[in-house]
Amino acid sequence: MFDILTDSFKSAINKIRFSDDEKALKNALETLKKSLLKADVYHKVAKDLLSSVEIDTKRYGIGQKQFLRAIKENLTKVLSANGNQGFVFAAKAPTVALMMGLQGSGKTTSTVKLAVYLKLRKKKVLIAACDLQRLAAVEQLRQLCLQNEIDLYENEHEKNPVKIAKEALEKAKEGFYDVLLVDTAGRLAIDEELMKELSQIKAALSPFEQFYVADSMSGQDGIRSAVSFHEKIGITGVILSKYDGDGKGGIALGVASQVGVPLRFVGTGEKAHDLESFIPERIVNRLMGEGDLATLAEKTTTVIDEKEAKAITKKIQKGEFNFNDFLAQMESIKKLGSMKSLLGMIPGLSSMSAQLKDFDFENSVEMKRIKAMISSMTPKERVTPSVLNNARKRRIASGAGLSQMEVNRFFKQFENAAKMAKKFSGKSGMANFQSMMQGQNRTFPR
Ligand SMILES: Nc1nc2c(ncn2[C@@H]2O[C@H](COP(=O)(O)OP(=O)(O)O)[C@@H](O)[C@H]2O)c(=O)[nH]1
Ligand SMILES: [Mg+2]
Repeated sequence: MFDILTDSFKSAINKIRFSDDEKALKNALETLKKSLLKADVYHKVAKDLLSSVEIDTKRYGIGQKQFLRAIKENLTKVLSANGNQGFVFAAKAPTVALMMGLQGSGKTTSTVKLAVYLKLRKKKVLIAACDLQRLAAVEQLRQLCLQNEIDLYENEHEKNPVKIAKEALEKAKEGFYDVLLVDTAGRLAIDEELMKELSQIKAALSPFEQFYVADSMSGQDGIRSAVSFHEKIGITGVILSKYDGDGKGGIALGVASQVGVPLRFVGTGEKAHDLESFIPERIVNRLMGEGDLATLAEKTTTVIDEKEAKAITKKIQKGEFNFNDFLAQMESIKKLGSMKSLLGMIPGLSSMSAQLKDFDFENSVEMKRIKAMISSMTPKERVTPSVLNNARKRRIASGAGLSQMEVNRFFKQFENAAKMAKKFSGKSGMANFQSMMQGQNRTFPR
């Protein structure tokens, strides 16, 4: 759900891959800025985040690891606000949560989702039907509660939502419920009457939580109305609904700093189970990619010599990648440890690591054959693969004790790998690295 943001961070981090000067940092920050704005992060939030990241990276000493650390720490800060995280229970049951928001924002759906979320955690939950504005509102809630086996308090004969709220609280106490969720009416825009009704319900129940449900698709408008609900009634947390929609995800980054209360839950679909708690530390780890980019950066920068990596990138770009480079790359990869653990750390490539589960790169027959073939080549052949004609290939085959078909296949694969590498080398270091991996994987299918 955070794909776009995750990609932004990755591309920014790549900018600083093999450099440690201010120019590389400026570059990385510029990339980060562009991608944050593209992901719809509020401009002021992006600006503040970038300046803290810059200050901290400089303080830590410019480098990829330091940059990553600065992003992680400052993102966590941006996502955190004073207040609860996840669902928090009052000291004395029932924990009463008021659900507020504009019409169509997803209040009713989110109420049921929260109930399901809590029920899965073995809590006894009651929902109060206090939206009497729309004719079908109670019926919608009735259906949803029925489908998900959630207890509902409603009163068809009562026209006053404040009274229903009070009755529901009584029932929740008598029935020893852990949580009472109060679904309320919304309007198309904030109005006096709506605010008055909510204030009265609030006064009657003294809710422990006041959740504001904002539609992600409404973007900054949604945030603005959250701010005004916070000013007029007070909210303790935001639930962002429809996060699975067209939005680019950036809106989640601004909630805490713009509204001043934590983002607590994110709705990710129409179904009752599509709700995720939003815990800043956990989200930051996900934003930085499912795989562990930090660990990967550590491994690659320590093992692949930076100068060597730069030289190889240049060669690949010029189409001069030869068998000596190929051998050197294989040695580097060997030093990196098992291929599969490495692939598992690259987001997007982790599925490949499963395929390679039983593949022992270093001791593979394929690897041994390739080494035998390369050692049967003359120095000139290694540096200039283009001189390899059929006669030479035949000589190499017999030198390596392989059939000519096997040798031909290897050369084809080498050519493809070099082509692939060239194709991707225009992009950043990480892309080079990934394409190199893909090339390797193609070269040694098993
Ligand atoms: N895709 C998607 N649809 C949602 C989500 N939350 C709510 N909806 C849909 O948005 C519409 C309005 O939701 P509803 O809960 O009735 O809004 P309310 O007027 O605030 O109570 C319904 O069609 C819901 O199915 C969500 O997280 N993802
Ligand atoms: Mg509703």
